[in-house]
Amino acid sequence: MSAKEAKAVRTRDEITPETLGLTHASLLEMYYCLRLARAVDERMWALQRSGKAAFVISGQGHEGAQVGAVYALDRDRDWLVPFYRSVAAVLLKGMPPAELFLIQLGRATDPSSGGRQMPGHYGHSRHKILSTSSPVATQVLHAVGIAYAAKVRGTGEVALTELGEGATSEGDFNEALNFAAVHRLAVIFLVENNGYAISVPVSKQMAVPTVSARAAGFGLPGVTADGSHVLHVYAAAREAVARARRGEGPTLLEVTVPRLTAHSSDDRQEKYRSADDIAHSKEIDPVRVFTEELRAWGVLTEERRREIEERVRREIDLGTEIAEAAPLPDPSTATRYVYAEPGP
Ligand SMILES: Cc1ncc(C[n+]2csc(CCOP(=O)(O)OP(=O)(O)O)c2C)c(N)n1
Ligand SMILES: [Mg+2]
Repeated sequence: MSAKEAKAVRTRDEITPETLGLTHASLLEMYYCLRLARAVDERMWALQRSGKAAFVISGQGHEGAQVGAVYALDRDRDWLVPFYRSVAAVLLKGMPPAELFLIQLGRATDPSSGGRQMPGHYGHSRHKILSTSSPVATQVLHAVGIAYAAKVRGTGEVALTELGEGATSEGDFNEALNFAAVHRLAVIFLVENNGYAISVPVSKQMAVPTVSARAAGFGLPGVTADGSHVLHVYAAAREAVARARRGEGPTLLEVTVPRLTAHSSDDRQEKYRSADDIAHSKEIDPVRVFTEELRAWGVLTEERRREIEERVRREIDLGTEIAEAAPLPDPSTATRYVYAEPGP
């Protein structure tokens, strides 16, 4: 689909499986990934609340943004530079639930860091998922570096990076957008705007109404999509990927999403969010909205829904079992990857 056609689709507000050319199989794959991500996330909370995991930081509410965006990538060829809420994104990029639980439980076989990082720091070399740093927005510059390398090497790879709206206040974000726009790099900045940076509401974070408005100052396109509707995000992300692949440069893709949990297991959102605000988030939950949409389009029968539910349950139970049985890192290796190995 050309950029012109994609724009026409959006302005007519007719984003349907037909206009996007999506088959029932693709829609059900997206749905399965949404459900899997939600179930993995809920299990992470159960592991934390039962004292088995130290910490959880959740992707609940962000699944529509992530599935819509990652679905537009070539998942074998392109890069994902995630953040701590990227549960759905890393699953769709290829990590099985067991690996997310190995990270969550800090096991020796955690593919991201061998149990060194906090939970939520996703990375996987084979799946081209860059290892995550804790300071917010640093990953945005890393993604730009990957896109610059892809340009120099002429590989045609695209880098997608994720961050929150709060992280856009960091200098790193602004430097990254500027450099990427100047060099027309194949990078997509996916800003998942959930309205809060821990307890700081977006109105205290920025004086512009949308994150995407900032793109104009750097000379790249800025788009805002509704993260409650997976296909809205997919349509916008597909256009951004096509643009990047054609060598036309980066896109700032802001996706509005509900935050369905507290910032993390160390936070109580009832202290700073009203009951109405929290209730509204549940109404626009992308998993709920996509389920309703698929039913209305005649894609999701009750029988198929139950099959997917059961498959998801089996996979997360197996993943939890594998992770719980895995060994913890050997304490004598604690400084490995931090300092040079001591000599003989
Ligand atoms: C440079 C830096 N400052 C502060 C923090 C602590 N911190 C972690 S997450 C976060 C909020 C980020 O909010 P946002 O970017 O909106 O992402 P969200 O958590 O809402 O998805 C903060 C302040 C940090 N990790 N790094
Ligand atoms: Mg936020």
